Amino acid sequence: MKLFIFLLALFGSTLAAQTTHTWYYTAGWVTANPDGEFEREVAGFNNTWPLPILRVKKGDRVQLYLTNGFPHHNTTLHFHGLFQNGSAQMDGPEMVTQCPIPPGETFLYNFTVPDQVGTYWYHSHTQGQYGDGMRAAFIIEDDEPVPFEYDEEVVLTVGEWYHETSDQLLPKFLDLYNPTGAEPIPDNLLFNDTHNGVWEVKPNTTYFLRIVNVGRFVSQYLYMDDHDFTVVEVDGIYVKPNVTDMIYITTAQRYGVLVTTKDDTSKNYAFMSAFDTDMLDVIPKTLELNNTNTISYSPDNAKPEEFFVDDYDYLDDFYLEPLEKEALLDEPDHIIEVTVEMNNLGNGVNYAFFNNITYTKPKTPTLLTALASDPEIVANELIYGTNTHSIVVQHMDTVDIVLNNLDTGKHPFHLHGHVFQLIHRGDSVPDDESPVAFDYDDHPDFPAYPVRRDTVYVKEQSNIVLRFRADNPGVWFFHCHIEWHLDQGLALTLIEAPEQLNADPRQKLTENHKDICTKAGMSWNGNAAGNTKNFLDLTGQNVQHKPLPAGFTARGIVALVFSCIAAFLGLASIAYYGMSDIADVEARVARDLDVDLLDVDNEQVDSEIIEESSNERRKNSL
Ligand SMILES: *[C@@H]1O[C@H](CO)[C@@H](O)[C@H](O)[C@H]1NC(C)=O
Ligand SMILES: *[C@@H]1O[C@H](CO)[C@@H](O)[C@H](O)[C@H]1NC(C)=O
Ligand SMILES: *[C@@H]1O[C@H](CO)[C@@H](O)[C@H](O)[C@H]1NC(C)=O
Ligand SMILES: *[C@@H]1O[C@H](CO)[C@@H](O)[C@H](O)[C@H]1NC(C)=O
Ligand SMILES: *[C@@H]1O[C@H](CO)[C@@H](O)[C@H](O)[C@H]1NC(C)=O
Ligand SMILES: *[C@@H]1O[C@H](CO)[C@@H](O)[C@H](O)[C@H]1NC(C)=O
Ligand SMILES: *[C@@H]1O[C@H](CO)[C@@H](O)[C@H](O)[C@H]1NC(C)=O
Ligand SMILES: *[C@@H]1O[C@H](CO)[C@@H](O)[C@H](O)[C@H]1NC(C)=O
Ligand SMILES: *[C@@H]1O[C@H](CO)[C@@H](O)[C@H](O)[C@H]1NC(C)=O
Ligand SMILES: [Cu+2]
Repeated sequence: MKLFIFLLALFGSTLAAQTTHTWYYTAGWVTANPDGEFEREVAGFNNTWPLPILRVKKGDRVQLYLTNGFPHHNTTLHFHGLFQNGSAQMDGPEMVTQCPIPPGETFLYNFTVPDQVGTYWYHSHTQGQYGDGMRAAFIIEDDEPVPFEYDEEVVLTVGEWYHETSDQLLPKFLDLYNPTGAEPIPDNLLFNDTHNGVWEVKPNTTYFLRIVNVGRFVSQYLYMDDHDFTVVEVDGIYVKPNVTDMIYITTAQRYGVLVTTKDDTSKNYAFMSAFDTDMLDVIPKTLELNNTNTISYSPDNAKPEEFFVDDYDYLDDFYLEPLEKEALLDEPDHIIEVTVEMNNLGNGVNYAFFNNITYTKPKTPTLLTALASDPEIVANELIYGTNTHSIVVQHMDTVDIVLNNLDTGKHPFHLHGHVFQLIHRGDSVPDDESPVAFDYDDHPDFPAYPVRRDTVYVKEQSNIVLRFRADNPGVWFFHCHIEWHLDQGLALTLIEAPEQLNADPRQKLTENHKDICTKAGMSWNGNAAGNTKNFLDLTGQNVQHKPLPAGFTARGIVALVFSCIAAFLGLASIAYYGMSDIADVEARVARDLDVDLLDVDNEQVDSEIIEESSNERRKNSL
C-alpha cells in the first residue's frame, strides 16, 4: 500500500510537472537592419525579428505550429541538440527527416523535451535560410538546482551577417566562376543581433551567460578586458568549472559561462568578438575583424577602447570534464571512416566530399523511406540511394566516426540525435605536408572521461574521432555546420537501428506530415528514387555531377575561370567577394590548389564540358 501511494505520488508529480507549450508561428520576410548599416529582408516569425528565445523544462511537451509565410520558399525547423527520441520525424532537416513545408502550409512540431537541460537553439534546416535570420536560442531549464551558483541568467548570441540574402549569395557561391569554393565574406559580426552590442550589467553580480554561435560560417574568439569566463556548460553538458580568458566558439556550439562583474561601476569594459581569420579566403580592408562590444556598468561611462591580446590562446574544449561522468565507451562495434575533401565536378563547381560522395538529396526524405519500407529490407542501404551517403548502424552498437580532414580549412561537425564523446583530436600538419589519417594503432591515449558535445571542430589537415552509442533509433544527419559547406554536400546520413525505428508505433508518420509531403508534391512512402512499388529499384534517383574529364585538372578550371572573368565579367563579380585585387585572388587560389602560379598562367585549357558551360554563360550574360 505504501509503495502504491509512493508510486501514485511519483506519477502524479511527473504529470503535474509536464507543461505543454503550444506556439503558433508564421515564418516570413521582415525588413530589418541588424548591423545598423544596411536594411534588408530577413527571415522572421510573425512579422518580427529577431525570433523569440524559447524556454521549456525537461519533460515538457512542445507543440509548435510552423506556418510557411514565405511566398516562394520552403521551410523547416530543427531543434539543435535535442535527441527527438521516439520522434525522429520532428528533427527538421529537409529531405532527411521530413518533407519541405511549402508556402502557405503548416507543419506541427510535436515532441517531448528529452531528459536534457541547458543551452540549445532552433533554426531552419532549409538551404541557407537560417543565415537569413531564422534562428534563436532554445533553453531547457531544470527544476533541480544547477550545479553552480549564479545571480542572473542571460542569453547571448553571436554570428556573422551578410547584407545579401542567401538567394543572392548561393548561386554565386556554387558556381563555375568560384572554382575554389571561396565562401562569401561576411559584412559584419553580430553580438546579440546588433553590431558592436551592449551588455548592460549590474555590479557585483555573477551572470550565467548562455552563449550560442547562431552563425552560418565563421568561428569567433570571445575575450573581455579584465573579466574572465568560467566555463560550466558545453552544448547542454555541464562540465567542471574551468576558468579562461578566451573562448573559441564555432557555429552551432554553445558555451555556458559564469562572469562575475566588478564592485564598482565607474568604467565600462570591452567584450571582444573576433573573426577566426583563417577561415576567410580573402580579408577585405574594410572588414572589422575585431569587434568591440560593451560591458556596460553605466550608460554615463565612456565607450571602451579595443582590447588587444598577445595571441588567441583559448580554452581547448577537448580537456573539459563533464560533471556527469561517462567513462570512455568500449571498443567500437562499427567504425565509420570518412575523408573530407573539396573538389570540382564536371560542371566546374567546387563541392565538398565525404570519401568520394557529395551529399545529394533523395526524392523521398530518408526517414520516410525507412518508415515506409518492408521490415525485411529496411536495413538495406540501397533503398536510401547511393548519393545520400546513408550508413546503417545497429541498435546499441558503439560507433566511432573517424574523420580525416584533407582540407586546409577547419570544419565544425554536428551529429543530430546525439551527443558524442570526443575521444581524439589531432594537430594539423603544415600546408606543404600531407595530412595523416588517424591510426588506431598509434595515437595518444583516449581520455578516461571524454568531453561530450554535439558539435566539434576538426583542425585543418588533421583528424577527429567521435564515439557514441546507437541508443536512439532514427535517421540522423551528420554534417559540417558551415552552411556553405553543407550546400556543397558535406554531409552523410546515419540510419540508426532501422528495424527498431520501423517497428516503433511512436515513430509513425503523422497525418499532417503525409499531407505536407503531398502538398510538396513528393511521396511519403517511396525509396530514395521516389519509387513506391519496388524499393530496390533506384532508377531515376538523384546523383551528383560526373567527375572532371580524365586529364583535366582543377587548375585548368582556375586558369579558364580567370581568363573568363577578365574577358567577360570584369572586376565587378570579383569585388563582390571583397576580392578587389585579381593578383591576390590568383595567389590564394594557387595556394588552395597547391599549384604554382606560373603553372596556372600557362595552363592550356582543353575541356569541352567547361568550354560549353562557359559559352552558355557568355550567352546568358549577353
Ligand atoms: C503569430 O501569428 C499567428 C497568426 O499568424 C497567431 O495566431 C499567433 O498567436 C501569433 N503567435 C504569437 C506567439 O504571437
Ligand atoms: C520546395 O520544395 C519542392 C519540393 O521538393 C521543390 O520542388 C521546390 O523547388 C522547392 N522550392 C524552392 C524555392 O526551393
Ligand atoms: C502530440 O503528440 C502526442 C503524443 O503522440 C499526442 O497525444 C498529441 O495529440 C499530439 N498533439 C497534437 C496537437 O496532435
Ligand atoms: C540578448 O537579447 C536577449 C533578447 O532580447 C536578451 O534577453 C538578453 O538579455 C540579451 N543579452 C545580452 C548579453 O545583452
Ligand atoms: C558584493 O556581493 C556580496 C554578496 O552578495 C556582498 O557580500 C558584498 O558586500 C557585495 N559588495 C559590494 C561592494 O556591494
Ligand atoms: C585584432 O586583435 C588581435 C589581438 O588583439 C591583434 O593582434 C590584431 O592586430 C587585431 N587586428 C586588427 C585588424 O585590429
Ligand atoms: C581546464 O582546461 C585546460 C585546457 O585548456 C585543461 O588543461 C584543464 O585540465 C582543465 N581543467 C578542468 C578542471 O577542466
Ligand atoms: C565511390 O567509390 C566507390 C568505391 O570505389 C564506388 O563504388 C562508388 O560508385 C563511388 N561513388 C561515386 C559517387 O563516385
Ligand atoms: C532513447 O530512449 C530509450 C528508451 O525508450 C533509451 O533507452 C535511450 O537511452 C534513449 N536514448 C537517448 C539518446 O536518449
Ligand atoms: Cu565545413
